[in-house]
Amino acid sequence: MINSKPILFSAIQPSGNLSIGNYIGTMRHWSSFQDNYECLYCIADLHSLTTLNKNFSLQNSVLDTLALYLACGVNPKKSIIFIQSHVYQHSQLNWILSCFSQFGELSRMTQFKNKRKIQDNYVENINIGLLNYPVLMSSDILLYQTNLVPVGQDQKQHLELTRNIANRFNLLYGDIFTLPKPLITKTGSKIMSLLDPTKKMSKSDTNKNNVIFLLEDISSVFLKIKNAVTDSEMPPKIYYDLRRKSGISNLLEILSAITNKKISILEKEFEGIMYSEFKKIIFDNISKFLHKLQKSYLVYRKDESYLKKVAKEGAIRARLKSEKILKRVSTAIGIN
Ligand code: AQP
Repeated sequence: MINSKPILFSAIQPSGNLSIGNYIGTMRHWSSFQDNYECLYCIADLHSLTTLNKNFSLQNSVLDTLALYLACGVNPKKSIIFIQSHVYQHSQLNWILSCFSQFGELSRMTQFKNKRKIQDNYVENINIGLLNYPVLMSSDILLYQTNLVPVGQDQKQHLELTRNIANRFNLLYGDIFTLPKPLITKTGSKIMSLLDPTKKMSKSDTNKNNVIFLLEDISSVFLKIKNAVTDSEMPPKIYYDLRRKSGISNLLEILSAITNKKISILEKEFEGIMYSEFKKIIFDNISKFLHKLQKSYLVYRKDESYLKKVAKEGAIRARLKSEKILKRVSTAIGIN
């Protein structure tokens, strides 16, 4: 029987401990997507080479990430879970699509501009992988004729680029690639740093107090929430206003995502309470959420042979699918 469900692709780079931003922006929806879409969940280890630190064990991080995917409810019987480097087709298409991408458009990507500042603003020292990152991301997506990509606001620009690259290729060689669309949720699509709520929460942030990590010790979260930036409105009021109350709005978004309660309902619940009390409620809910997630994670993480089996089977299924489109691309450009 032909599978007519739309194809959904999502990936996270195992470049460090995953953050609550990664979870809220994408992973929290993954389990329910499995009923409506044909899902591919990828661990983008090749992407994390762009910011690789020699003291960091990528191999461990890949397994941590895989165990977290399973703990979030991704089911290998329903979805394809795989590690990017195990499917060589990604690198092959990456090279081909690099030849259909322009230096100008890549150098204008916001993420590239931000990361080059962190890595080294001196142009000679910036690795080409960082510039090429969105082309590899385009390859990941286009290899599976993906219809939908759940992303946080930060990745929307990369998805637009993917559509542009696919369009450019299709115009020359016919309708080879499906044009993917972003799936962005109304709330939680951009969780901000705790100490600087104008900046995205990122797992690689050098100031760890900005970030809540999914695998961190719950006791350290207490201080992070306690120190999270709020505002000086008098008397203190809890409501959503991104411009004037970015810190409170960010905490409301986090709470809304992990409790599944609408922000408007939370605002009513918190009428008249002090910020300290509000933060205590946030902490109680985050610790409950992390406790449950970490418990499930540990069960999977202890069983490395099961994790490796899931990755191996996922790679076989992903290779079968991606090989088809890579063949069509290769034939179209004459390298087959
Ligand atoms: N703060 C965030 N709010 C909402 N969504 C987020 N995502 C990441 N941070 C937030 C979403 O998570 C998915 C996978 O992200 P990624 O790790 O592959 O790349 P990233 O966007 O660069 O995430 P980080 O945490 O900022 O990683 P580093 O620090 O390694 O660069 C994406 O869908 C993203 O939108």
